[in-house]
Amino acid sequence: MNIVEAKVIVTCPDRNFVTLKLTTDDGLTGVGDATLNGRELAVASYLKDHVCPLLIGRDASRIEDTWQYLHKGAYWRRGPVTMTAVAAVDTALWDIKGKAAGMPVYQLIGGRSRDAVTVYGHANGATVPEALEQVGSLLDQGYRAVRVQAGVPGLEKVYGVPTDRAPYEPAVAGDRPEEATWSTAKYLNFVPGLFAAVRERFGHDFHLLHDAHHRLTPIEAARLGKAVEPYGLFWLEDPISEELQEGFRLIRRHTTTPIAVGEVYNSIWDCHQLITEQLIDYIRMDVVHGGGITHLRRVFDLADLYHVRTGSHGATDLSPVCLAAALHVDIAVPNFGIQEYMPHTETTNAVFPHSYRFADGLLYPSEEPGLGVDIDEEAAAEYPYRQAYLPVNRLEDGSLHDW
Ligand code: KDG
Ligand code: MG
Repeated sequence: MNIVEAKVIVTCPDRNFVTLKLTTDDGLTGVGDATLNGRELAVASYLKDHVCPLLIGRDASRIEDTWQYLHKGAYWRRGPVTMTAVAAVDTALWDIKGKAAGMPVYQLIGGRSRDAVTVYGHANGATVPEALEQVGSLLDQGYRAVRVQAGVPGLEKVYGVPTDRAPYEPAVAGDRPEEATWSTAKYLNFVPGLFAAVRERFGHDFHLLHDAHHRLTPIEAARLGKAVEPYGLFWLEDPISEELQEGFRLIRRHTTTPIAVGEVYNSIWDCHQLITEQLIDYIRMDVVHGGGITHLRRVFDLADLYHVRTGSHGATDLSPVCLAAALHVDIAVPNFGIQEYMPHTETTNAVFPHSYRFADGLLYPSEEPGLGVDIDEEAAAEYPYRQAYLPVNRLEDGSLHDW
């Protein structure tokens, strides 16, 4: 079962995606997501110029050895570009192994630990009434968990809030990133009232989540965590920038609001201290940016030892290939917490035919051999790459701030 072809496909069906497709000499194919939002072509080049040539002739069944070969063998390890490329290879190899075994991938990594995957949906309102309307609509659709974001009075553009009621997509097409203005004071004065309004209207019988998107200092995050304790958040996500792991100690000293972190992490070495010191409650690493199924399971196993549960990132910039793979991991690991779910557009779904399905607040992984997702190359070719960037954030005095 040797690899005979490794193809990198870049397409933009409403947003950019990079996909690796491997083919073996016995005609099996496997796909892996390689999308890094706003830096897509760097991963495409890393794969095309440096990884694909090494894959030709390799035994596709040697998943662990290939992971180690691309990790240790590169000398330059880790980082988002490298780990996303390695993830794509790893995911495609698991897809092939599942097809060779005639089993869905989750069966190869321990089988089901649960019947279905609980997901959280997104309520993003420009105003509090608009956010409340969206919470109501998600609860009506059967969601058991809802992340709530809303526009902050006095700030024009805020993370998670679309300007036109369309589904939120932060990457904006163009040759420069959009700029937004941020005020932590305005946000901190506003956001506890948002959760109060949600709980007052809809009660406590569903999980309420929120993403602070890396913008606070540890003491500001501690203040927020403490202030929102009465609203029983399932988690407060990314309260501070993620580089300084010991920064989370200060938050922990002050609040029992659960903390979720990790969507920008790429390896176990980015989060081992957060896990072993029990500074977080949910680890949000995902298949595509976390080194693939092989490495993500290693992270999740470490987390399990320390009572940290999983909560994988699942925004629309993670392609249906990544979501399909995530669901196999989610259904199998013992310490699953929740999965983020932001449905892709119809155009995206048409390019990535898949058989996972949503019902009543839950996602069900595919029962087909492999991952149960593919890329329609002809359809993909109709949507050429468009340059797009994630926004840049500045404080009101013009200083650059975390976005
Ligand atoms: O590409 C960046 C997005 O994936 C990120 O901003 C989304 O924070 C995010 C989330 O929690 O989904
Ligand atoms: Mg986030």
